[in-house]
Amino acid sequence: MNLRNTLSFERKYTGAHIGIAMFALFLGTLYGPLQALEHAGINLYFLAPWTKSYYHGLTLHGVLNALIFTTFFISGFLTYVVSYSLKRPIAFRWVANLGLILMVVGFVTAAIPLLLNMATVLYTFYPPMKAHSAFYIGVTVLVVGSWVVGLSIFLTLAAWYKDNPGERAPLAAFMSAITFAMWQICTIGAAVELLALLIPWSLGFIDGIDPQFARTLFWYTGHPLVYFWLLPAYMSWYVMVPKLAGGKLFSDPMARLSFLLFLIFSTPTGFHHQFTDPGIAAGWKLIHSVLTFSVFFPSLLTMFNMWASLNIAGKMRDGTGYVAWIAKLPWGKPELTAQLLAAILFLFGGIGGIINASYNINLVIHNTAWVSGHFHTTVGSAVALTFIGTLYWLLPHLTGKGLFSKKAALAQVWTWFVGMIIFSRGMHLLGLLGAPRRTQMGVAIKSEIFFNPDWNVPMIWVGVGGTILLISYILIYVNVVGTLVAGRKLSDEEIPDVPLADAVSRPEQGPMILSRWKPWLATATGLIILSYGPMIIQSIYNYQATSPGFQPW
Ligand code: HAS
Ligand code: CU1
Repeated sequence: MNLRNTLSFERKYTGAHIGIAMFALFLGTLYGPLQALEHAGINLYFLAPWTKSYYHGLTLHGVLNALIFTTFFISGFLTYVVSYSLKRPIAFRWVANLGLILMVVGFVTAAIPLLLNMATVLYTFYPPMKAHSAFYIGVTVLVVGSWVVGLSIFLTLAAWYKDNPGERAPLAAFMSAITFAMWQICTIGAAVELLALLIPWSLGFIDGIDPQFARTLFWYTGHPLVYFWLLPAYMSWYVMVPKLAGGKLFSDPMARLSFLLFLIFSTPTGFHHQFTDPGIAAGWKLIHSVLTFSVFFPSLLTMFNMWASLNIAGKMRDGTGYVAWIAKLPWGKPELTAQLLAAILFLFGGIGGIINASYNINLVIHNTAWVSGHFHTTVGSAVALTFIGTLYWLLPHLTGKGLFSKKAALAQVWTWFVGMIIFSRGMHLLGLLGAPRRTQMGVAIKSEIFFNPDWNVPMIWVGVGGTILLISYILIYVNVVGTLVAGRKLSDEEIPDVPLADAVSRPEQGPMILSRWKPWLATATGLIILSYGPMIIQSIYNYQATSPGFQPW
């Protein structure tokens, strides 16, 4: 029996996660074009009459896309990749099932107040804006559910280590486990914020809140959260893209090093979101700024390794020259093209990250539309477009049905690429011209009070880009629904395998420490204590739960 047939429970399990993820994305993305057109002065909110305000829609957009879609997709995808690459089923089904159930309960609990406009606090849920307690409780249960999914992955990997003592875990499983290890460590901040501050406050057990301390705890989780989104995409770029391109990964040890550096450096960087916050000493902000430059490094390793791997694939297809080989890559495969275009968009998003992280120039872009431009080329492209590309092989693999339309899939990835370039170009420029983020710009145009006429042109860019992206969204669901309903039943030989590439430089050629766990986990913990410990102690010492809650919507 082939591996795919053996993993029939895992296929259903992953299918459930991905189904919920795609449902959340569907609702969440509906608001994208509405917001983009609103920026261009065209108000179409009457098409979503249940939306009480711009901020209600923006909260749904952020929570459903950035928190729900990602967490469900990643939990399902990585669980499957671990089982497939280790060639063994999930170690304890009940643990995996418990994780999924908790995530669903958390999602539904949070979704009700969200939809009812009782939690219009945006996806960062900064106090003193105050949501209904069900929102905070739901988010907490969702996070706990994702911890249990992570535990299930660790248990499966541990069972493999037991049967294969002293061996190096396959790259895909190793990377998936690192992603969840990083997630377990970094979500402690949000868990403390929710359990100790927000839930008791929203239930009326404590009168006030300390916004400064809550924000510090939030960003302890908030920055590594972006790597929880990114690392599964990187895993795909390392392990799957070379295979889809018909080549090999350039260096397996270098890929492991990159992920281990993410494990160490992802968390002690959160103050780069708080450069303008009072109450955190400048020296600590500078330390986090420097550490953010350290976490830039594993992305540079990724860029190098990915370029080298694609170069191998291009040369194997008779490609020549320094760049001409790129044309020889199999651009007709939507599952590959999506990820290549995602990586190109990430070049812009990543470079923007360095501007954000620079203590001095962050002041120019902080809280401006630039930041929205940044995160649409990172989570909105590097991550989301990679996940959609993944879906183009994963959906046929899981269901045994052929992709509904390859042409629609190719049109989808290119419209996303073009739409996102135009949209994010507009957002970045608006930010540089001082336009605020999270602001209903159409109203600003009408008010003529705080409107800068230079914003007119980039606002049109935003509207045009958003409209092209709407076409792309529609094409995604044409293919997802089309495949499920009308996809041709594939024979066993036709069903695509999970693409797992071999490496030119193999794991055994790197030092054993690159496959160990303890030294890296210990270093990660030590660095977090050093970079956060003193400020957390000071925040507790200065703790002032004096602010009442506000519901401005
Ligand atoms: Fe960021 C704000 C700094 C990466 C997401 N970021 C945000 C927010 C989000 C976000 C959502 O320092 C807004 C939060 C909010 O609501 O307030 N970010 C960085 C830095 C990086 C970075 C230094 N961000 C990400 C990723 C995200 C993400 C990844 C989501 C997935 N970000 C910041 C800062 C702020 C911030 C400040 C606060 C701003 C403020 O003031 O509010 C780095 O990790 C980026 C490193 C990336 C690179 C690029 C590597 C390129 C690769 C592609 C290679 C391409 C090839 C082409 C080979 C160095 C790997 C192949 C194709 C062929 C065809 C050949
Ligand atoms: Cu960050």
